[in-house]
Amino acid sequence: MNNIQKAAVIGCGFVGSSIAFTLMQSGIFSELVLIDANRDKAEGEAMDLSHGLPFTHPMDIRAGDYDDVADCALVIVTAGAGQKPGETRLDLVHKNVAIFRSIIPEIARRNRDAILLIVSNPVDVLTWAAWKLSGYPANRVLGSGTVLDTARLKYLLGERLGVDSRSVHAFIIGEHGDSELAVWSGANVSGISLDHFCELRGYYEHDKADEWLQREVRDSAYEIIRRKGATYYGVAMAVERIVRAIVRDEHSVLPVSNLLQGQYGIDGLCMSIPAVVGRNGVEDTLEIPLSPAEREALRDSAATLRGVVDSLEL
Ligand code: 6V0
Repeated sequence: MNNIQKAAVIGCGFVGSSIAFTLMQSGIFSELVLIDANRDKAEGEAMDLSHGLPFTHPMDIRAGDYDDVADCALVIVTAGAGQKPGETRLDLVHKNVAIFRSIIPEIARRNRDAILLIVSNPVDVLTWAAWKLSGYPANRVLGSGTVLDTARLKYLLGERLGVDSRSVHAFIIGEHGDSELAVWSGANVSGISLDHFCELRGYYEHDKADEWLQREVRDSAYEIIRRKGATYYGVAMAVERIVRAIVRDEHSVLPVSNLLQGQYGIDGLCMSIPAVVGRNGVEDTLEIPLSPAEREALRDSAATLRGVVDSLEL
């Protein structure tokens, strides 16, 4: 029987430790196990985080091994190499698939009922690999997908329009990577269509602005990596949001990466479209209306991923 208050984070580098820090402050779990190929790193992070416990909620944060995963409701995987300056997410595929071949069977052998939340890049390919390697049902294997990219879009739109980014409703879908796309056709600010809202705020050049925003979102990670070597705070907040939706059974609509089974004519690939996320992981995926150009861009994004997935022997 899994313990809904217990989770494991596998990979305790920049991303894993930032996720642990975020989860510790959210008070969602009473037990968090940190696992890393470098045991000292996991122990050091657990010690450092634990020293903050008197300022937050009581819980147990400790370094562990795969036996500790046996009763975890949620296993978050961030292990693997990150992008170096100039590298794309897809450049990481072979290194990180090899790492997943060693990690995922260790989890699946000990726990058949957990939810796997994949964060390592290329996240769509690795979510697919985790689904294959685990033998879990697809609804319980999801990736952070374009939740972060969507947050970047909301942030940029909020800044530009001078409104709370939480009032912006828009999605980035497709690959978490260079072929991702914004769904402009349904974007709105508190129910007012985006174009109309922009005009209310004095902006009229919609096509130019859309192109600029999409480029800014797509290139954000490259820009951050060029300046500080890695990205981790934004993704940690995105992961906390997904985790909260799962553990509290919120049925939140989030663009997580999940196996598509015919939606938009795409089959057998993991990528992001809006999904209802709750206690069972992905409860439903939503085939939201897309313009013809958006449909085509989504199919192109799928074709990019298809090429990579087909080259893997899993
Ligand atoms: P990092 O700081 O190098 O940490 C990686 C950690 O994984 C290290 O501590 C390693 O020791 C550990 N590790 C490696 N192999 C294993 C293994 N077999 N078992 C257990 N642990 C292992 O990298 P960082 O934390 O910056 O990035 C981790 C991954 O997250 C990378 O693939 C990034 O590309 C990816 N990101 C994903 C994002 C997303 O939106 N999905 C965002 C940012 C980064």
